Amino acid sequence: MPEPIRVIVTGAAGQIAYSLIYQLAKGDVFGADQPLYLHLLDIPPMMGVLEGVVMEITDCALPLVKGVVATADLAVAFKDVDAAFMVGSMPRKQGMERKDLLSANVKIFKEQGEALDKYAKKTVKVLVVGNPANTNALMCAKYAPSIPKKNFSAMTRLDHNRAQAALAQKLGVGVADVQNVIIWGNHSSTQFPDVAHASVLINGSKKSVSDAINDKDYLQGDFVKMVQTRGAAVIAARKMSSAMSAAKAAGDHMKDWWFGTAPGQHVSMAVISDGSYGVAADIMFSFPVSIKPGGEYQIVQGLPVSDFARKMLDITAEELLEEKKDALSLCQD
Ligand code: NAX
Repeated sequence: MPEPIRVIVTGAAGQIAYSLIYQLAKGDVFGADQPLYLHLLDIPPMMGVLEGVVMEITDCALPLVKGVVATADLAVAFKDVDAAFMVGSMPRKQGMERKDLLSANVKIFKEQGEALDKYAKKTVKVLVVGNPANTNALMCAKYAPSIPKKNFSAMTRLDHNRAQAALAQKLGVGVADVQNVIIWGNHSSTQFPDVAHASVLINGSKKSVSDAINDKDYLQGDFVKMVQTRGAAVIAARKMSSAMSAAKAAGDHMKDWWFGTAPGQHVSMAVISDGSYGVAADIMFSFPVSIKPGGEYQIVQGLPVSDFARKMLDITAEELLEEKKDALSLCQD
């Protein structure tokens, strides 16, 4: 058996964590033979609830779990962690402006970035889920200068999975038969779900999704809108935001980052922009990435960008530049 790894989940008393922790603990993400210590961080008023979560982890009797550290202390929580799921954040409350939400969260992610810098392993892989995820991840990386920026990412995998599943339903095929959809940009309603490079397996032969659906108006119109607003549709139906699917997506993201993607396949991850595809550098932008075994990702290069795609990429990049500007000025306050 390999040496145990240390995995932190922040916001551990919340609803996404409740689904995520079980996946981690039973080996779905880091492997069925990988033992781990679970580090669970939440805020002091949630320690009672967190205690209940720890009781349930114990009662699951999962052999891979070597120990659980439940705490509100950043120094304890981030000590020696190998992987970090940054889920905890301040939810949007009634009457709150976007800037108020950004302000509260920038402070959390600045503080937690500093804690990662001080206490985590330098090889830690950090996945930010808490919103506004891209800009929170950017701030987290900024305040952890001793850890490479490539070790930070934000989650657009839920949007990616939503797009893949919707196309599979439309085409009447299994989800695994649809590959290489792309989410570009921000995890917000400006994201661009793009099928121009996606393929589908129909009766054993591979086709482009665009040819198989053959309806440009739908693929550039209702499909894009549906993926962009899917989170709001789940809230309207469930009266709570996506949790099971968000946790599954977080697991998918980290599993692919840990083990690598299959040859010829790419997935969507918000990572630090290096200027690829004419996107401004130094924002956390969702790109198509392929990942080598062992975890080094590369932004897939050379995909043709249509005029329509160019416009969509520019809109979402613009929003991220605005968020970055606001976040940086809030950090100065
Ligand atoms: P919950 O409100 O159920 O849980 C959040 C938890 O975070 C709470 O237990 C809270 O006490 C804790 N928390 C707050 N401040 C903290 C801090 N400073 N340190 C540690 N913990 C802290 O929310 P949940 O439904 O689990 O969602 C968590 C976050 O994920 C939200 O920001 C949400 O907007 C975001 N999402 C991101 C998605 C993505 O695709 N990137 C999709 C799902 C989700 O909407």
